[in-house]
Amino acid sequence: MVTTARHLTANQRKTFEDDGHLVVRGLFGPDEVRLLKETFMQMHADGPVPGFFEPKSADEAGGDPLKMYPRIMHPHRFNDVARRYLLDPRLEAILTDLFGEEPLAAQTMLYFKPAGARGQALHQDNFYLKVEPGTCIAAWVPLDPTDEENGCLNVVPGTHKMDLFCPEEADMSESFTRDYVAPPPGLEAVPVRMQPGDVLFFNGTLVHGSGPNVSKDRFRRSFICHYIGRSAERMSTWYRPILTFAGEEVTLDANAGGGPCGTEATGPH
Ligand SMILES: O=C(O)CCC(=O)C(=O)O
Repeated sequence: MVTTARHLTANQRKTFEDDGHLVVRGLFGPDEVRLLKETFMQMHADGPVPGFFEPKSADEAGGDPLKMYPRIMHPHRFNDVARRYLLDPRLEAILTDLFGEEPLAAQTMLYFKPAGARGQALHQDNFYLKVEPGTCIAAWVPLDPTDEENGCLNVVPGTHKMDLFCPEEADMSESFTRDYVAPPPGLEAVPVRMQPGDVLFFNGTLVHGSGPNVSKDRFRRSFICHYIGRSAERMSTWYRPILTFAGEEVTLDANAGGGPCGTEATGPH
């Protein structure tokens, strides 16, 4: 297994600056992807972790696949594999290049996104993390091949150089979260098709989201990590504690508001 940390080339850094996102192909190997998949499927089989993961039975779910397979919040807080991958030295090297300083780890999530699941409407991560000064960066790791059919991530290049937008109401038949940021005039969402083990890095101001999984039987699992730069002074308290890559806890001043990335709607839809 290759675990050597590599820094980005000048071209890769320029792509991230110009487009607000960068795909690094094959950063994680097949055995590592398998371990992540097995870890999260076992977590699902083991059942609820109160406050972090509360799946419903088929009867209780009322036909909503996302109630049976909700996203897992902060799995690194109670699972060693998730924590190890959040703090992987290969991610650290790349994030150091992208931030231009020491990165700190703020969050993990696991999306199962089974067949029939709604997607997540276009939004900006820093609307929720509220990192200041600066912004956050996501490392989005697909555990299955992703494309338009199973709801790959879509990004709106150009928005990473803009401010945070005030969200509108999302179409809840397509999205499990209720905020929606329309692409500004002249810009459009483009799909990012990926293979398991690729990593998509994207800027916290970049508008992004995903469509529903309209496949018959394909999962679209993704392990998602969020990071901030060491010079950040304030952020939403929902992400405490922040970690250095050596695993030490760091506490930043609180920024009012914020919360889980993408506000989930309650009630039937
Ligand atoms: O994986 C998805 O479908 C959406 C994830 C996302 O938008 C996020 O992590 O902010």
